[in-house]
This record gives sequence, structure tokens and C-alpha cells, in this order.
Amino acid sequence: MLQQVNGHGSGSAAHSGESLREDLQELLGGEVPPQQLNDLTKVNPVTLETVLRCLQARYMADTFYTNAGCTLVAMNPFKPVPQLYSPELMREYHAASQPQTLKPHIFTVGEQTYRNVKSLIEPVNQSVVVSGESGAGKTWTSRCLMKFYAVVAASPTSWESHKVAERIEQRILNSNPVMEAFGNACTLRNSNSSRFGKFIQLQLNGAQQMTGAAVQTYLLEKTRVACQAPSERNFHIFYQIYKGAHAEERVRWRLPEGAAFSWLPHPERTLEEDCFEVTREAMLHLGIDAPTQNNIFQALAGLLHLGNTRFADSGNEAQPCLLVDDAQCSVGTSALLLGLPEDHLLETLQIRTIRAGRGQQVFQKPCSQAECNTRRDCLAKLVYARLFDWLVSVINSSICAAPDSWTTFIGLLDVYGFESFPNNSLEQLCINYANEKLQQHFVAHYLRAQQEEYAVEGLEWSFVSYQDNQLCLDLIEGSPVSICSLMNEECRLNRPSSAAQLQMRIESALTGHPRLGRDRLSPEPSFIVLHYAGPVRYRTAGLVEKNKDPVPPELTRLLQQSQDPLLKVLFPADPEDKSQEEPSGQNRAPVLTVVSKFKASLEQLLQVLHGTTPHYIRCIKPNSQAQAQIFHREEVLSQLEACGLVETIHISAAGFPIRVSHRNFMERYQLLRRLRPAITPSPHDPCPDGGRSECPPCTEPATLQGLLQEILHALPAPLHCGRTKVFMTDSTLEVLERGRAQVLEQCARRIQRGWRRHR
Ligand code: AOV
Ligand code: MG
Repeated sequence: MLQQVNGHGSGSAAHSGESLREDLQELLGGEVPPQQLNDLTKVNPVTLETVLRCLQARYMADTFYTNAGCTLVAMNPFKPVPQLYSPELMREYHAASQPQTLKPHIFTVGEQTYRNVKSLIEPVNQSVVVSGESGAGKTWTSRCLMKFYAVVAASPTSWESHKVAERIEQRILNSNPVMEAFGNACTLRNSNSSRFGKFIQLQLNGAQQMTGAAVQTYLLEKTRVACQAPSERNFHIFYQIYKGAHAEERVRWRLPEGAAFSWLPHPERTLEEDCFEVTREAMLHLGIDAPTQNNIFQALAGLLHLGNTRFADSGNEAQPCLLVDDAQCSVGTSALLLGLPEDHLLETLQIRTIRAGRGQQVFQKPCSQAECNTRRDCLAKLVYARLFDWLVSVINSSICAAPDSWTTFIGLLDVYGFESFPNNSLEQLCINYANEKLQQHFVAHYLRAQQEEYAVEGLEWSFVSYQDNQLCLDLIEGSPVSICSLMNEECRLNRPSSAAQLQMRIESALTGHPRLGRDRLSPEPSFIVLHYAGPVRYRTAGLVEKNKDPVPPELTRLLQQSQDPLLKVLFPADPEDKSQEEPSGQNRAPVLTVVSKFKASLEQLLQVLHGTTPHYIRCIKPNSQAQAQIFHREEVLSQLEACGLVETIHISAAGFPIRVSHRNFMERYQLLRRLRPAITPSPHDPCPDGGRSECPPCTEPATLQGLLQEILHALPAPLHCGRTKVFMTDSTLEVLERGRAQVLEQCARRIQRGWRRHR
């Protein structure tokens, strides 16, 4: 067999082993033993072409995971492969003495992180950063990893506690369908695309059982509620309600079969994500009872009706806009479902309240047709975003462990992947900015830090050049001038500025920037950012407004007056109620823009990641049609180039991922002294427990150099001593640990023998 299969050979993952071997043997000139082809660092020579051919051969043979040194490459199968994710297979990886020797799998990463948190050498929180472009399989991967931890980290013995543990793991898993129903949508790139970022912290106690979890989310793409790009859809939950409500609920939520909603495009499309029952069931498990669920779905139906509200100019500036045709019915239904007085809702959409002049007099001004539409959309976004945040907080209170019941965590990061559409706006800018940040974390953590550390530690090392994306980040977020700073300034100046003006400002302030592209042919004002994963053209129209994300205070106040129990929770009455009207001029509070808030939350995330040992899974999309068994070389190539996989492999191939401080190394491996070659300690060896028992007392204390020499003499594994740390590969660590276990066992036997003799 090509790989050490260990049990999961029954399915398609294994049966094409022979053809895979032939292909790889040809590629590698037959030099490398077949079981090592699991790792791209063993491909010889490492070039884009050879790596690509290896991945292609594996993909066509239904082998989807491949190691690339410190990263795991995960190709999206685009078809069900249930045998690859069975609980039996999870247990197999968990039980393996050396999971790294099994077929590459996300469970190897899962098991590695799980073992690392209890590592006696340097226990530390772990994180798994799953990256890849939109549709590559990040959410799928992190869901499977959560299932893995739910299986391996649940082991309380008593029946009573078993029940509790099952409940918490089940609840944690139940958070997925709920968050995906409310936060995922069908886009051009992925029919289940995450429209928010998520970091979930799985909390473990001292016995390594999962006692809870905490979810942190990042910037939901709330504009989707009121505006969907051509061929895209709204969030799944709207379709779930629309298609899955029972007859009686349809009456209650005013959703007759076949009703048309302009915020519900493409309801005819059938997706597996449209299953309402799964969401309801999961919500129930999370403690969201049926009456609360009813309130949530009723409010969402209210938003759908709000979306059908249309305005027309009244022809007289002094008069409010008119409702178009049967929009009166929509407003009425929407008001009813949201627990609002109909006339108050309508008036708030049609009329602005402004304070102006020295005496801060209050004026009322009819809104233009466009303003009415903006206010309607704003109301929907406001309700949906609050609802989403509230759901996340309910989920957290349902799954979060008490602070003293956990000691370490494994974090899973699943954010929206890099995306480029025909039209890109602030949402894509933020998403791609987040991906740049994560790429930089990878580059900084792995590529740069590793090489710099070797240099500082005085290890001999030939440097590998890699692509740093700092320049692109400077262009987006740098100071003093960047795209974000210019957008923020426009928000702060609060002046009407056109799309063309913003484009001109960006071009003149950042002209010549190596990461700013030019697109003279574009029919509309735009700019191009040359991202690490490819160029993206952003339209400037609407950028400043979206960045400012203004919420007229009348809208919040309106919602605070709702009689609906859910909206009362989402919009609690403001006790001081200071902001009665929209302030003008200098009375405005400083604007905290969308990008500045997003930047702050990303920086917080990176701080958390920096405090963990990160593990990387790179998801690759083999084709953009989401089809099984199709490998588009060009598309894969650009993903490999973008993430710097070849550089990663070069560095990993020659690198030492394990580094242990001199002191910790001495403490742990002191007892390996006088190992015989082949690591078989003789019964006459000194006792590793310091001579407290019957075995002969230990001889003179070791120095690090002495210890290393002795170990090197006994072991074939490479060890390198830096100025402050000892460096080694994963396999060396395993050899050391095996040796240590043998010595300890030997010693325990000797002590037992001693006891027996005494009795
Ligand atoms: P993403 O999270 O990376 O995109 P998903 O995890 O949603 O991508 O994967 C997209 C689709 O690919 C899924 O809905 C599955 O149909 C399929 N898929 C992915 N991984 C597997 C697998 N291991 N086995 C079978 N099918 C798979 V985005 O959220 O758009 O960036 O914002
Ligand atoms: Mg996703």
C-alpha cells in the first residue's frame, strides 16, 4: 500500500493507491519510499510544478489531504466522503501512538493540538487557522474538527457526568447550524458562504475534557439583508422560514405560499442549507425555546415585508414621498410583525428630524425617495445585526464554561475567504483585508520568525526568500496615508463626496504605490488592490457611506418603542434618552467607522493567536464549478502561489519545528543519559528518579552539551543546540519521547522488584 492506511482503506480514499503510487513514483524518480509521499517536503525537487503534479495525482486518486511541512493542504473533494470523517476514524487517530505516521488528515492536526495542550514540556494554548479562498472548505474543515474534539475530548466516566458532557458537546456542535443559518448565504463563489468571521475557543479542563466553548464573531455582512448582488441570495434563514414554515405559522407570519419578496431572490433554488427543521432543533438544544423562536421568525418575516415597501416622489419637496401601489399593505404587515405602530413606522421612514441653528431647534424634513429607501434598508440592517449579535450572546451563555472549570483552550479560526466579484465594495475590502492579516500572521509566525530565530540562535541555515505582504497591508491600513485612512477622513469631514472624488483622492495620495493597480478602462470610479491572492477592483461608489454606517437616531428610537418581546430585548429603552434628534455640525460624536472597528477587532484576534501555538490548514479549491474529480491546474496554481506554499515547503523541509528551552530540555531528557544505541536502557543504568529507590544512585550531574552528546551518540535523530533552545524535528521528538517512556518503564519495574524483595 502506498500509505500507512490503518483502517480507513475501505472507501475511495484508498482503493486507487496503485495508480497514485505510479504517478508519484514517476514524479519522484522512484527515490522516495512511498509512505513518505504524504508530505510535499519530500517531493524532489520542490517547485510549483512538482507540487502541483503531486497534488493533482493525489486528488485524482481521491486522496484529499497532504502534508506540507508545518501546514496541511486540504483539497475540497466537492462530493461526500463519509468514510473520511467517521467517529471510528477519529478514534483511530486519537489512539495512534504516532498520528503523524497515518495518512495526512485534519484529525492529525486535531490530535496534535489536543496532545500539545497537555504537553509536559511547554503546555500552551493551541489554535488552528483554516484559510483558503471562498468555497475552498474552511467552514467544512472547522466543523469536522469540532466534531473530532467532541469525540476525543469527552471522557467522563460516570453516567451522570457523561450526560452532562454529552450535552455540552452537543450544544457546541449545535451552534454551527444556527450560526450558519443566520450568517451564511449563497454567493457566486459558494452556496454556503460564511458572511461573518468566527473564532471558537474550545475550553478544556485539567483532565482534557471539553467543558465549554466561547464564540467570537467578526463583522457580519449585514448589507445582504437589504441588498443582494445579482444571482446571489439573502441569508439562509429567510429561505428556511419561507419554505419550511407550517401552515399555521404561515398565517401567523403572513407568509402565504408563493408570495414574492424583493429581499428574497431565487427562492426557487433548492439548497441543502434550506432545512428549517435542523435550525429549529439546534436552537432548542441551545436553550432558545419555541416561543422565542416564534418571535425571531416573526421579526424576520417583518423584515421581508419591509423590503416590499416602495416609495415614489410626491412631486413636492415639502411633502413626504408616497407609497407605491400595494406597499401600504407591506408597511402595515411589517409594522404588525415588528410590534410597531404602522403610522409611526411609515413616518420614521419618510421624515427626518434634524436639530440645527444656534438654539438647536428641531426641524422635520421630508426625505427624498432615495433617502426613504436608505432608511428602510438601514432599519432592516439594524434589526438583523442586533439579532445576530444577540444570538451569538445566547449561544455563548449556553456553551461557555465557568471560568474556573477550564485551564487551556484550542481555538479554531474560520473567517470568510478571499473573494473577488464583478462588483466589490466595502464588504470585500474588509474580507480581503482580514485575509491579508492572516497571511501576514502566517508569514510572520512561520516563515520569518522561524528563519530569524535560527539566525539569532546561531544555527547554520541558508535563507529562503518569501513573499511578504506588508506592502499591501500598508496600502490598506497603514499610516499616515492609506485607503482606510482616506475613507475615514472622508467620514470625519462629513461632506458630500462623490465616488469620483474618493477615487481621485486615493490615486493622488497613493499614486505609485506598488500594490495599487490602475484600471483606466473601468466604466465607473474604482481602484485596484494587488492582494497576495490576486488583484481585486473595488468600486468607490458608496464606500464612504458604508464605512460611516450612519443610523438615524429616530430609527433606534422607533424600535425601542416596539411592543414585540424580542425587539424589546434587542432595543432596550435608553434610560437617559439623550439623543432625541439627529445632531448637526459640531455636536456630532466622533465617528467610529466600520473599518476602524474592524481593524481593532482583527488586532485583538491576532493578539489571541500570538498567545497560542498556531497550526495551519490551507484549503484549496480544485475548480470553481464546485465539481468533484475536476482539477484546474491554473486555478490551483494561483492558490499555491498566493499562499506561498512552495516557500513554506522549502523552509519546513529543512526546518526544526520543535524548540525547547535548555532548562526544559535538561529537566525532561536528563534521564536519557547513558542510553545504549537503539534506545534500550540496560537494567544496570542509573535510576532516573534520582536514586530514591533501590537502583544505584545517579552519577555526576549532566551539562547540556554532555547530555546532547550522549543522546546523539545513542540516537540517530538530529538535534541542534542553539544559544537558548534545542531545535529538533517532530520525528526526533518522538524518538526522544519513546526513549524516555522506556527508561521510565524500566525504572518502574526495578522499583517493583525492590519492593518485592523487601516484603
Ligand atoms: P469556505 O468556508 O472555505 O468558503 P465551505 O467550507 O463552505 O467553504 O465549503 C464549500 C463547499 O464545499 C461545502 O458546502 C461542501 O459542499 C464542499 N466541501 C468542502 N469541504 C468538503 C469535504 N471535506 N468533503 C465534502 N465536501 C466538502 V467562504 O465561507 O465562502 O470563504 O466565505
Ligand atoms: Mg465558510
